[in-house]
Amino acid sequence: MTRDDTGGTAAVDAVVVGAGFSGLYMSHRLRELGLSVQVFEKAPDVGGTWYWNRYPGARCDSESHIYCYSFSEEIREEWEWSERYPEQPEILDYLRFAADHLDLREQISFETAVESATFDEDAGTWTVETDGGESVTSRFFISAVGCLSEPYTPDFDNRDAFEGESYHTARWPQNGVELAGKRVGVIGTGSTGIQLTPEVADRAGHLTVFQRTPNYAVPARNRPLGDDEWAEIKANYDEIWEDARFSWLGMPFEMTHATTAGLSDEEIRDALEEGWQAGGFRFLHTFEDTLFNDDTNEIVSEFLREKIREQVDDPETAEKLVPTAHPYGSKRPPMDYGGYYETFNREDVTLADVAENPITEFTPEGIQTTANHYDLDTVIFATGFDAMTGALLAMDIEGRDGYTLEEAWEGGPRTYLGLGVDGFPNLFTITGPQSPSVLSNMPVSIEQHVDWIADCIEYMQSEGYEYIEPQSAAAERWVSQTNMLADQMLFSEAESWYRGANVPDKPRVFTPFPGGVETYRRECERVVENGYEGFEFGQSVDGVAGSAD
Ligand code: NA7
Repeated sequence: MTRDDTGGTAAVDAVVVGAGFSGLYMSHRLRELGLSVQVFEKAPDVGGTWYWNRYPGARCDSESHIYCYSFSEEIREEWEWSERYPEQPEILDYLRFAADHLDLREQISFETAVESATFDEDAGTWTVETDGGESVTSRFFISAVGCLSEPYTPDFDNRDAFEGESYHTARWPQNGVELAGKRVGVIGTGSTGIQLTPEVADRAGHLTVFQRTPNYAVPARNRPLGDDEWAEIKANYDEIWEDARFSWLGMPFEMTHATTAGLSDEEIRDALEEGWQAGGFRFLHTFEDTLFNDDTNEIVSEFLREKIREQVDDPETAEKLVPTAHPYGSKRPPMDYGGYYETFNREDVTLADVAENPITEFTPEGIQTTANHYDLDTVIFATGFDAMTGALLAMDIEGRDGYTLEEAWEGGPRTYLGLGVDGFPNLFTITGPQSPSVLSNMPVSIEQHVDWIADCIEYMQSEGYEYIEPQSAAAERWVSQTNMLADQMLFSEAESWYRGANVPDKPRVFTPFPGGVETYRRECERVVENGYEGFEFGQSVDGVAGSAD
């Protein structure tokens, strides 16, 4: 590839940012189309999320046989997952295997972060600059940065005064962290904190969990996958994947019941027990209206509250662990892999309720709350991410007329189908805001987006188009539709990262598309069938300029 910042001719056809699930598959598809591709990846290896999140207990909440690529028969034939839910090291190995199998490494620049991408209207190209001082021009600029890639650490007073060690779970050291005998504090009880807590309790001398909002964790019911089970999965692979593609969450599970209405207490209890035994996201498939109907949701939430009380010996601790302020599912439902609630029965584990007694500051020796000082050797921030938009906005992206993505999204993200942004020609955002993304099993949504983008570029090649851009009216409509659907659901009843509520000053907008994977896929297909309705194509940049419909 020639490095070129002179404008005029693009040095490569496409720059792809990120070498996780989406960046790897995107670069593979583009290369198959005969395009030259440059991938930039911040990490020293492939893996994306699964490169960075290597804290003890890190595991995917989607079942392994659907948390992978479906497009390559060879990859699926050669790879076997060892457990029902894949653990981080195994997923990372899988992505390394896929990158090698598809021979993708050569087009990736590792340890290289994209700092800016600027659209040059005269040349009709993107100029992409990296932290290594490289500058490359490209026709297409494709973000594969993931939805949960920009770690968020709250700005506690005197955070830097702490003299012990501190780590964010999403930047866990390669060689692990020695926790034996240490007094460890974990801040955060989201999916990550819940996976991490039992593991840290097993290793540390003493663990204090700083909980602001209690959560509803459902047992995942992890177990090894046997040969028979694998044979069964492989025999039905195509059908399983087709079901996943046309499902609610990108998972091939049937809803057990439409609603609780009309069922006896015993029937409801049996259904919930069945879901509880099935575990993981299968529990969420017990009643179809759990996220729509207050009555059903309250029944499900109360069932889970009772389950928490049953697992915790001390009634006072149990009540602190019982969520009452938000309905089940209005925040991302976490999974329990190792007796999360029972961890609080241990003598060497303390629950610090920082909703009741907030953290006031860090001190050289630990954490001060309004009630106590906690002496600590190590603090672990399981405090989540600047989700959905953080990693995109961390790059300075400038579209037409010097208009930046930050300006365009001042009031919250605004895309058409989560695939493109008006004012930013030839920019594609894989699993971008207003697509199902985090409300789905990611590989299913990633494959759909990558295929859609690659097919679109192929269409452009065949029609002689150089540029594509969403119409602003189409983006406007799509954002309203996403918001309208979210308003009909129970998501507004929680301060969640789905709505940007975890990061101070972030616009409070519901960001993923909540209408389900099937509905979304059909809409994307409809758009294509109608000649890419809502998009403008052109042979020159001006051909798509001012794309009002
Ligand atoms: P989450 O779900 O954002 O959880 C972050 C946790 O950190 C959550 O319990 C927060 O409490 C807590 N938090 C954040 N800021 C503070 C402050 N200032 N004080 C105390 N506690 C705080 O992130 P995860 O990494 O667990 O999960 C993210 C996704 O990654 C997950 O859903 C999967 O999709 C993969 P809060 O609830 O805001 O009161």
